[in-house]
Amino acid sequence: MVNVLKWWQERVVYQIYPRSFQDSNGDGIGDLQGIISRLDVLKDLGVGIIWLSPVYPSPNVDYGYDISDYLDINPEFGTMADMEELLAEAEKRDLKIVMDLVINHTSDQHPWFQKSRDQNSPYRDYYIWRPGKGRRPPNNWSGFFGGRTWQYDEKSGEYYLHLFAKNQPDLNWRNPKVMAEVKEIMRFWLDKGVAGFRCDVINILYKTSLEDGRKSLILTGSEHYLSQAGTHEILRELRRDVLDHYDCFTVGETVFVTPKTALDLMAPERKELNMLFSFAHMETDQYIVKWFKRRFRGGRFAKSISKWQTALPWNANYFENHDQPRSVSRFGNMEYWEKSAKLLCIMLLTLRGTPFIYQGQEIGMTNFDFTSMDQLRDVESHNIYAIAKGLGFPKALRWRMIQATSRDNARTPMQWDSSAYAGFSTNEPWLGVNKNYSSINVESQLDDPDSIRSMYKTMIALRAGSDTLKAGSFEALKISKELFAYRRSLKGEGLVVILNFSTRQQRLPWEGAVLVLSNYERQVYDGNLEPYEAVILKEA
Ligand code: ISL
Ligand code: CA
Repeated sequence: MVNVLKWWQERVVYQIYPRSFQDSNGDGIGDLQGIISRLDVLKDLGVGIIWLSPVYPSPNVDYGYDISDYLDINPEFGTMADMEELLAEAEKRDLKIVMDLVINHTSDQHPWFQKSRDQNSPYRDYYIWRPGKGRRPPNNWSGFFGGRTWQYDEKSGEYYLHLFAKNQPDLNWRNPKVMAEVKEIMRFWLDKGVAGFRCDVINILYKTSLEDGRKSLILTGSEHYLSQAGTHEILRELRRDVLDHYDCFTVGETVFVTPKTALDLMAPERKELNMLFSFAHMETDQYIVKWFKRRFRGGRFAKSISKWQTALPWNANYFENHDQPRSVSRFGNMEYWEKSAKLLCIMLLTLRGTPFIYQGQEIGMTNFDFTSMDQLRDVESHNIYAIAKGLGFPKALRWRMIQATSRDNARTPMQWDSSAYAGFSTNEPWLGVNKNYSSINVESQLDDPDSIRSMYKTMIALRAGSDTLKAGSFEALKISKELFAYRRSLKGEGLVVILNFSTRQQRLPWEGAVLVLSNYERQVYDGNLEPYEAVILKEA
């Protein structure tokens, strides 16, 4: 069993959002040389794979998720030589690099799209162009960032489809030339030594029809493009013709998947994705859409996690990324900042699957402390704020919605030390540094054995040395409003994890088990849990 694990199941992934990780030349923007300068710190943490959010040239409407050239490096981040240096330096340290692959859409500045605006261009069919219905757009679909999905282009006399921002036109995956281009792009990076891809919104590539969608509160039209047969075929073809020829893996970002549709995308025998990010657990603290917050409950969270742990043979486990608020602010408790961040760490590293840590999570970075909309950069936040304003939502409510949910919560610069701009840059960064950087930073936690970062280090090492944690089965033992207990087992060894998601003491005795680790100082486990305490027990 143990030997059947692949390296991408053994290793822990660390996600870098390059723009906010480390600036090396004082322009306030993170870059590749900055990443190179921090590889030793990542190695020290114990991670084995680095996922880079997009580093390709981009007009930055969606900060890299709108790509204008798939075969080059964003000059703000460096050059191709810097990328090659990063790959070589990573390899020296036995760190693998995974890139973001954004192939549902390009930037509207991509040469393909610019050429496709001409009705007679061979590139016309790279995108989805349609005439309007009278003065109305071709269909009634609504988009991921709120609002319309069709943009009229004067030059063309037609509309193009964009499921995200209007500067992110969707590619036409019915066109075999698009497939051929993407295969070339993937080979280009794999040949350079990249170890795989995180595949952006990968289950919406194929649009089965462009008919009107059923009216829905969110994503009207999605029944025509979510996890369609055409997408499964595309994934199998990319796997067969490209990915299977390299020692690499894919993790799909798959939106609105159920355990069943997820299995169809990642079950090993289907030869599509190796694993995927599902969203269900991230939606347990919201009503319908993320802008309407619902009180977080450990129990609801646990229920969702358990369901997915049991439904899929392998999970991509994450509590944070560049689209989500900070987990300690959201699933933890700021009064128990350190304890709750450590609890989340213990949980993440003891679930079955590949753990993904987002930059700053390992030091308990928190949601932003902005005071007004003009300090935010995210296109989504500005769109939603404007829509809420149009709907007559009071200003205070609009602001609260943005505060709790904005993607900029996770995008503030990495907090390295207590010097100016948190050691991220020598100049004013592109997005404000959280003022708590003087107390929450890497430097202050590096040599402190009781820090959150040290807990991550300990847990990564514990997982690395435990076949049970890596390969063992998962079984939920208890889920109540605020308690979550589960067992990982392999070959007669059982490890029990008990998590107290509350500010109260709780009791859950576990006979005949010895304490392996707690986020409190204790020698034995007597069945009592302190607020936000997490324990790992070994059964006799
Ligand atoms: O961010 C979201 C919810 O807040 C999602 O709806 C998100 O848009 C969706 O998960 C897709 O995300 C990915 O593709 C987007 C990009 O903006 C995100 O950063 C990326 O992770 C478009 O490329
Ligand atoms: Ca820079």
